[in-house]
Amino acid sequence: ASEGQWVLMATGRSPTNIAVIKYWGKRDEALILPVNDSISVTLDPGHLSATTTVAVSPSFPSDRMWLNGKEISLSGGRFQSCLREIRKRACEFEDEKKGIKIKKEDWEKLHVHIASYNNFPTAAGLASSAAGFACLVFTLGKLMNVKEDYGELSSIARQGSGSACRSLYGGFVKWCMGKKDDGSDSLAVQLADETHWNDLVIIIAVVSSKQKETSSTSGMRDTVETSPLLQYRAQTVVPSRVLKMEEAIKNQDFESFAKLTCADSNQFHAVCLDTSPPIFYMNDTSHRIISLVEKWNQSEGTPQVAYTFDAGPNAVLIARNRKTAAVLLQKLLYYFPPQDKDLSSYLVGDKSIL
Ligand code: 2P0
Repeated sequence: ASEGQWVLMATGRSPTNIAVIKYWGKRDEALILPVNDSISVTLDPGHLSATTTVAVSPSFPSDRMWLNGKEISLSGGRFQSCLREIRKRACEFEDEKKGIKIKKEDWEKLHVHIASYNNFPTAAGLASSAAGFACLVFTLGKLMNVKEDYGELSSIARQGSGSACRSLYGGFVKWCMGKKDDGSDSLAVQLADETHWNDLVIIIAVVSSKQKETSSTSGMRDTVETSPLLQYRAQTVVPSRVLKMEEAIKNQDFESFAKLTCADSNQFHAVCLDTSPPIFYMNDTSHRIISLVEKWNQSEGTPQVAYTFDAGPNAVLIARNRKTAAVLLQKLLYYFPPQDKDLSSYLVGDKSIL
């Protein structure tokens, strides 16, 4: 800023979330309204998170944004929706000591600078957009003195990226698809906070950190247009699965939780395969990890580990406790010894301390 002019800043951090009942398919592309409810676990912000600093100053001539140090365009409709919705709700701000007073109507005229960093591979199926947009909306809201609750903020973050709405809360979160055409009831609710079910340990096996070939946005558009299985999934399977998953989470019933999580991941990938042309997010290594877990679970008589895969080949493995997680890690390192750049890192942790 030039001399005599002020800069007001806010910094926030948001973790990513992992869906155990998947979001795949929109009924409204512009507002990002899904065809079914989804449920996720928010990770601890330690590892897979976005950190965003937003600043306003009368000396900024335009809105600008940098992602991982590189300037990116803010012209996309999704950024513009989030900025517009937050600006609309901005409230008066005053810091008498520093002599700053921003009236409600002033926020419309002030431009923002945004700098965001991800501490994990962008667009490798590790839900970078979820953490990114959740963090952007939350931090802009703080900067602009927005008074709305997290539910309302989640419906703004949803307009940046669907899965982002679930990262506004910690713990276990449900994105309610909503019924209204304007999207005002399509928002996240917390099912249980981050202290609930602390035995669980999440291990992410990074099979590949390459950028995925089919983006989630275009992949789910193709699925909606071409997959007959999607309608069955959204209307018949997911509604009852969501109820069962809520029960499993409430009761810390790992057997149900694991069965539902694995089944839902597999059905999401089946729906991808049912798309024309088919979408393949998992690779041979992903399939081998599924076999390992399935055989292990079968031999124990009750599930020890749940697996779930998003729009990429990386495995998210949820172990019932720390002891099981240690055995899982041993098995992974034995069967998949890190050899090259693509198969070199395992991120270890649990849902509260990743
Ligand atoms: C999920 N995924 O529920 C599902 C499972 C990937 C597989 O949400 O178009 O990046 O920005 O709303 O949120 C990825 O989709 O897509 C996603 P947009 P998003 O986590």
